[in-house]
Amino acid sequence: HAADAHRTDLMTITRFVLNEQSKHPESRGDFTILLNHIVLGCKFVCSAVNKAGLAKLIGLAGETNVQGEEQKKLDVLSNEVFVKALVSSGRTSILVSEEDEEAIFVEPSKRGKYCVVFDPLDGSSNIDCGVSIGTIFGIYVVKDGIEPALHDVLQPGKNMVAAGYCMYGSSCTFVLSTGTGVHGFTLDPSLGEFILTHPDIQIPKKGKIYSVNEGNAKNWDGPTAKYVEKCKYPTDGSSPKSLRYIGSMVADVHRTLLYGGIFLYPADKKSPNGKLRVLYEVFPMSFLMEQAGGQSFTGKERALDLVPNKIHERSPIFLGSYDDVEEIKTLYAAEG
Ligand code: AHM
Ligand code: MG
Repeated sequence: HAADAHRTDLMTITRFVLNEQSKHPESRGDFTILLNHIVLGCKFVCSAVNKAGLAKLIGLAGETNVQGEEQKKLDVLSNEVFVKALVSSGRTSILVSEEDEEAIFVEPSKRGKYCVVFDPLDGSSNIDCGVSIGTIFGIYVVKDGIEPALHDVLQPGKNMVAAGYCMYGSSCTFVLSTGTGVHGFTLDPSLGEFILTHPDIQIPKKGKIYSVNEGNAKNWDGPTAKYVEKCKYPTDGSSPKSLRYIGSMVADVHRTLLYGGIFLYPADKKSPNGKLRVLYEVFPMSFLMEQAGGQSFTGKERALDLVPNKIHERSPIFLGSYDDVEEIKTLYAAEG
């Protein structure tokens, strides 16, 4: 019975990745171990996010503990958990976190071949009102036999070996690509395991939704303004698109992956490089979009071709369904 198989043959994320890695004869399980530590971080954050409202109710938040320290903010707490989990995996050399000004170089005795760039808890403006937030990460490999250095993480996004995110929403969803498609897993809280629920996610070729902070419209450049105008007042006889904007990149991108459409955080006069960070926001999401059959564009080039100069660099971003991103590319090309 197929239905029985569903209930008894559980494809956990670990099993899935072990299967994938067994196709590479050189693989020694290092990636699986690394991923397990990322997953552990995500489970911790998921549980902390779910308890956050409750902590307020029972008076934990804002209180000081015995050492007189203030209760740690959720994003700071999440960062600490990820950094410690990643270092203790023994599989990393460099970590770049949105929460830390400087890159973290792992001490030699704990080093491994991977570099992880991540935003431990993205969507900070949504934390206190219970709206979906998420963790975003990308993974590079250090050059063999050479002392790890900053250039190992200042690589174009196309050099990533894996990328993904975890969304803390109505359920906890982990979306991953290791370069062979995009796969989604949902946390079964009773098992504490992520189970494959969305194998081989393909983004629709064209979508009916656009997603942008329109409050910035007065400062947009010509092509962005023209594009959004066309979403609302199409000139080719098609129906106008719907607007959906959560203000959490993970949630906005997750919806875009599943339903299709376009998500944009463009440049504007006040922020000529947009808002989102290249290494741990733009690259991982662009990697996933391309792996799902969509596109990602900076306004100038394919996002994954961009070579970052600084670890916290920003870039404008337009990503989503192939045809929708193609349209914005045409508008920027016409601009010259
Ligand atoms: P954060 O790192 O401070 O949370 O900011 C990143 C978030 C993204 O999740 C989201 O796409 C964007 O900021 C929303 O920005 P805005 O509030 O300007 O629309
Ligand atoms: Mg962020």
